[in-house]
Amino acid sequence: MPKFYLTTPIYYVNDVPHIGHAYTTILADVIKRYKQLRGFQVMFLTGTDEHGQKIERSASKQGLGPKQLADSMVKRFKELWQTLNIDYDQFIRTTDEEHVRGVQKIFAKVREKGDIYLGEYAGHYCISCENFIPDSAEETTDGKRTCPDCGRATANRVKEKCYFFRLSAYGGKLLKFYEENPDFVTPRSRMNEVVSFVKMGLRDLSVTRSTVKWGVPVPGDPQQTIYVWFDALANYITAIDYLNESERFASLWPADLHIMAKDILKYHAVYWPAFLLAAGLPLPKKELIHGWWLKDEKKMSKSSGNVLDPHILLKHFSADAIRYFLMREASIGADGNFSHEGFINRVNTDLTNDWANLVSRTTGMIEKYFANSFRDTARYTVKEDEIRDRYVELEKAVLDNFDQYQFNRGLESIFEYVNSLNRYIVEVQPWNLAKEKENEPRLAAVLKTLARAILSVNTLLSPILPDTAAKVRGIFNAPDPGLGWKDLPETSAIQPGMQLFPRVDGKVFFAEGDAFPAKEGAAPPATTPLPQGIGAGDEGLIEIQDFKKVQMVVARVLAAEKVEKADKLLQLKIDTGSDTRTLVAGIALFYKPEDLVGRKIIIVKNLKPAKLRGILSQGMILAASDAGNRPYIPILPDDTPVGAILK
Ligand code: ME8
Repeated sequence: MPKFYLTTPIYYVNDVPHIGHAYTTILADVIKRYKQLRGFQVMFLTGTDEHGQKIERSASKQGLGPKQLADSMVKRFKELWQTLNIDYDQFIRTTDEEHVRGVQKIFAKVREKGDIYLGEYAGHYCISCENFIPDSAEETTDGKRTCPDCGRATANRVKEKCYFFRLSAYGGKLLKFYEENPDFVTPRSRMNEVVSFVKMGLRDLSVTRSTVKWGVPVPGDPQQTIYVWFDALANYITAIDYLNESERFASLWPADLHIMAKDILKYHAVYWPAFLLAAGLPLPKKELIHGWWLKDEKKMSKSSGNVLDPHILLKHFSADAIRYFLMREASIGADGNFSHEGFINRVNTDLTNDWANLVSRTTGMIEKYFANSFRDTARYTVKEDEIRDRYVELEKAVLDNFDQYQFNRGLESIFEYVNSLNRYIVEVQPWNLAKEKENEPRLAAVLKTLARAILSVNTLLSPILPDTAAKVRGIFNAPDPGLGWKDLPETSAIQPGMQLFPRVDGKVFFAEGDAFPAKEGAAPPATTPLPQGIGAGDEGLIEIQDFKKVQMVVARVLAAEKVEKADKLLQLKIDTGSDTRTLVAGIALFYKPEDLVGRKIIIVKNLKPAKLRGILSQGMILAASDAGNRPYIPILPDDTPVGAILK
């Protein structure tokens, strides 16, 4: 089995994890599961970065020792990773003995080679980024310098004896490496940034501190500690036994993929390869650089106080829902703005309405019409062949997207296919087939095809939705988790009745209002709790006058058509008894235009008109809606008078 060694950054322990950390780690987990699906033996490493001034300061502010703070934060990281279903293989801490000795080993090796030498550093230092600020950086009038990484002005000037790494000697070698490996950093735009940075010229880098106590001591000079970035980057090799350069190290190094956001690109794509070249070690194969999650156009970060705690989402949504949203909404190269509305819509629409609904309708019908197990006979038509053929094409395209870590694109195509399956149900109307005994083989073919399509799609979704995928396999009694158009044993017994993604009520979610506790400028919409039914107390009850405010009348559908480029919308022309008007309704996945033309339905006549996809909708069609938001439109008897009032 080919190996795949995959890493996330090791996170600082100055504070609890937020959605940015969760995103990178989920991305790594999705890649691990995907690579396993493709037959790789994966080693997934994550962990924590525990040394340096940033942690020292944070701990002392809280009256703790740095190790004590680190211990409590490690617990928080590990708990969150467990809740989010992160299947890492190893968790490294930079305070681990093995790591400390490994860092000393690589430091000594580079020093022996002559690429680490003693000198003196004088300049500014950004504690937040653990970054030496060059003298060329912008200077403010009060003598501060602006950190090129985070943009904060810092007054922290240091002058100390320290060791330098001869980075200036590696510019040419790095440029040659980038030229020979143009995909070393992906996406390409980030590779270009790295090349320009190196072309501007590299200066030697201070790699020890004499004024920082909380760090790895320099071998042979314990007055000095090793610079936290030299220490942290080495985790990728110390975790796999660089110390003993054992069989394990030989079989795993070089790493196949380092994942991170763009904030730490310079450290990984310039410093790290230079350290490795100096130590005579092979360079990692690839670095995947994603964008930032923003809030109000600003990077979410602990220091900006605009971070989202994943636990707030976990109160209402499953880990799979969070994993799905993050993978569906972020495109690797770009930043993403986090919005609660976007989150709730995406989850309710794709996972509840489209995916869970497809599974529950299909299994519900198999239960109802075939008592949960199929008979042998099935009469297929070209429609079913088409569903299979389109799946085969879909799988190819999705694997291609996933190979390039474009999970958002792959998911988009998967959900187009899921929607086409929902449309197929409406088109073939299994409930009508079920009326005639002679149609039974046709009905069996339809439901079997749906079951096979669901199981096949389920595999493609499994890296992103691992819990749900296991449930779906359980429902269909189909344990095979592999790729391809799935077979369904003739005797396969289905166990329906499981709600995969219960719909989350936006009102309840927003009413909490604590999602961004630091500064949620726009207050969430105020909501009144809905009555919980008879006996719920007086607050929820309404007067007859309130009811009378809503004018409900019988209308006849004169014409109906699909709204262009809106999968879910139908545009209806209706006669209300007093006028003819247009309505737009989100029912197209479940009703075809011809199902409704000539039918008598109920509408709310005095609803404020609203524009949907540029069409003015004057009123609202009444429909019942199930947990998956599937509409059921009450159709009145043909002789009901148009314009009759419901009261
Ligand atoms: O930089 N959007 O640790 P760190 C997307 N210890 N990803 C984000 C994010 C956001 N708003 N905020 C954080 C360090 N991340 C060093 C790393 S590695 C040898 C040492 C993610 O706790 C993203 O992966 O500041 C980013 O690169 C990382 O967390 C920074 O985590």
